[in-house]
Amino acid sequence: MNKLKELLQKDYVILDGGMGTMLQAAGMKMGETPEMLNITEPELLISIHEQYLKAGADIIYANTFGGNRYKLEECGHSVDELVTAGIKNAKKACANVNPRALVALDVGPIGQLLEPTGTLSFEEAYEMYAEIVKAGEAAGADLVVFETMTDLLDVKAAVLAAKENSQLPIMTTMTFEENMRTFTGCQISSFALTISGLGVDALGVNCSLGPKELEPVIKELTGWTNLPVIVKPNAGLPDPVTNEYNVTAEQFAEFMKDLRKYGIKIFGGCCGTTPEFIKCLSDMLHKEGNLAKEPVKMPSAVCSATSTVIVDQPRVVGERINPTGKKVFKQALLDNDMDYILGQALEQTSAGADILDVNVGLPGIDERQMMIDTVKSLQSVVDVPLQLDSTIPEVLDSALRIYNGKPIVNSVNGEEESLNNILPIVKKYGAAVIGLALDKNGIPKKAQDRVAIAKKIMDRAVAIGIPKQDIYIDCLTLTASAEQEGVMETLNALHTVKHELGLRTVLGVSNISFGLPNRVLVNHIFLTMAMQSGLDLAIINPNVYEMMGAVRAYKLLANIDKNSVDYIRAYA
Ligand code: THG
Repeated sequence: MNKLKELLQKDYVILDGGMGTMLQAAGMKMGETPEMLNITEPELLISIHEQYLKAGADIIYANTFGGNRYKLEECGHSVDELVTAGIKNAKKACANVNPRALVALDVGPIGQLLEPTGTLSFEEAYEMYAEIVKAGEAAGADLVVFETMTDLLDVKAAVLAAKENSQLPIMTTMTFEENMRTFTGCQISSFALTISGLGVDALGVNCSLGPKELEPVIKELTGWTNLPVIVKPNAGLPDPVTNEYNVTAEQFAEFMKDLRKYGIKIFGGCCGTTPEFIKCLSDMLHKEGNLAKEPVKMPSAVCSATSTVIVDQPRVVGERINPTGKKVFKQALLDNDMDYILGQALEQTSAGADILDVNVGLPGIDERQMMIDTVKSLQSVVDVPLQLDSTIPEVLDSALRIYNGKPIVNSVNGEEESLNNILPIVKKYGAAVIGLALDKNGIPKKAQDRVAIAKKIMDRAVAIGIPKQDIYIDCLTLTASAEQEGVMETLNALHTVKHELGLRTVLGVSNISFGLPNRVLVNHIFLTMAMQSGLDLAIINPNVYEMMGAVRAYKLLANIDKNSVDYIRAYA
C-alpha cells in the first residue's frame, strides 16, 4: 500500500491552505517567480509549511506549483533545482513538526493552452509533466498532486506522465466555475469518469469559489466516483475593490461542516486561506467527525470532455465513419480529406447520433497516424463521445492516449490473442469495451455458445479490473438471407447477456439485410426487435429516417421518452 492510501485509512485527511496568498502577504512581489523563493528564502517556506502542520495538516503541498520548464524558462534555474529545493523545505518542516505528514509535489497547469485551443501539443505537455514528476520523486516527494487544472486532456497528459515516469501516488483537482464547468468547458461527470479510469488515488476540486458556492459542484462530483474526494476551496470570493476574500476562518469551517454530508474524504483550503483556516477546519473535524460516503452505483457511461452519455436506454452509435463498402470514403482517406470525415460526423450528430464509431482502417494508409489525426479533428468539432474501431492494438493505444474523455473500444473478442492484447489497453486508459461473441472457431450458431463466449470475455475483463458496467457485448448480427434461423439466436443470446450476465449489449444492425431488397424495412424492424430484447447500443446509419424513427418510437412506447418530449421535438 502506498503512503497516501495508508493515510486515507483515516476518517478524514487534512491538507494545507493557500501558499500564493501567504507568500504575497510575506512580501512577494507581483511577477516574481514563487518557486525562486525555495532557494532565496527557504526559511520563509519552512515557516509557512510549519504553520500549516501545526494547524493540523496531514499533507502539505510543496511550493512547486509553477515548477515547469515553460514557466521557469527565464528565471535562470532548472526545474530540477527548484523542485528539489521546494520538496526539501517541505520535508524539513515535517521533520520539525510532524514526521508522519506527507509532502506532495504540487503541480499546476503548464501555463500554455493545449491544442486545439492553444498551441501546446499533448506530447509536449506530457514531457514537461514527466520532467517535474521525475524531479519530485527523486527529491523524496510522497505523492504528486495536479491542481487548478481546467483542461481535461491536460490532466490526462499529467496523470499519464506521473504513472509512466514514477511510482508516486496521484491526486488530481480541477477548477470548476459556478456554471459547473471548467474554463475550457469540461463537465464534472467527464472529469470523474475519465480520470477515475486512469487510476488516480483521489480526485476533487480546488480554487475558483468558496465552500458555499462549491456545494453544487461537490454534490455532482461525489455522485460520479467512488474514489476519495478532495475539496480545497478558496476563502470565499475576493472583494472586487480590496481583493480581500470574504469568508472568515470560522465561517469556512462551518461551510465545510455542511459539506461533509456528501462524503468528502480530503479537506483543505486554497487561495486566501491561512493556517488559521486550517486550524478551524481541523478543530471542526476533530469535534464533529467525518461522515462516510455512500458508495455510488456507477452507471454505464462514456464521455467527451464536454458531454456524457449514460447508457441506461437505447443509444445510437453512428456507423458512417468507416470506409467499408464506400468508394468516396476510401478516397477521402487516401487524400487525407479531413473535411469529408468531419462532414460525416456532423451529419450524423445532427441526425441524432449519441456516439460516433470511428474506423479509418484501409490497406495502403498509416492507420495509426490517420486514427490520431481523425480523433484530434473530431474532438475539436463534435462533442459526442467516440467509439474507437480498430483491430490493431497500437492504433487503439495511440487513439486512447490522446482521446479527451472516456471512449468505447470496438472491439475485443473471445480469442486469446485478442483478450491478451486489447483488454490491458482498455484497462490502462479506463475505457469501455465491446466484446464480440466469437472466437477462433468463428461465430457459434447457438445462442448459449455465444453467451459462453460473452461470459469468458466478461470474466477476463473483470479479472484485470475493467468494471462490469464498462463491458458491452455484441452477440453479432448474421445475415437473414443466408442464415435465417440465426436471427433469433442472436436476439436470444442478447436477451440472456443482458438479463442473466447483467451486461450492456450492442449490435451492428445493418448486416441483417445483406442480399435482400428493401433493406431499410428489414433493418428497422430488426432494430425494433433488438431493442425489445434489451439492445443498448445500436450501431446504425442515423441519417436513415426509419432507423432513427424506430429508436424514437421505441423510446416513446417503452415509456423511456417521458411525455414523448423527444419524439414530439423530432417530428412535430
Ligand atoms: N459490430 C460491431 N462493430 C461493427 C459492426 C458490428 N462495425 C462495423 C459494422 N458492423 C457496423 N458498421 C457499418 C459501417 C458501415 C456500413 C455498414 C455497417 C456501410 N454499409 C454501406 C452502406 O450502408 O452504404 C454499404 C452496405 C450496403 O448498404 O450495401 O457503410 O456488427 N461491434
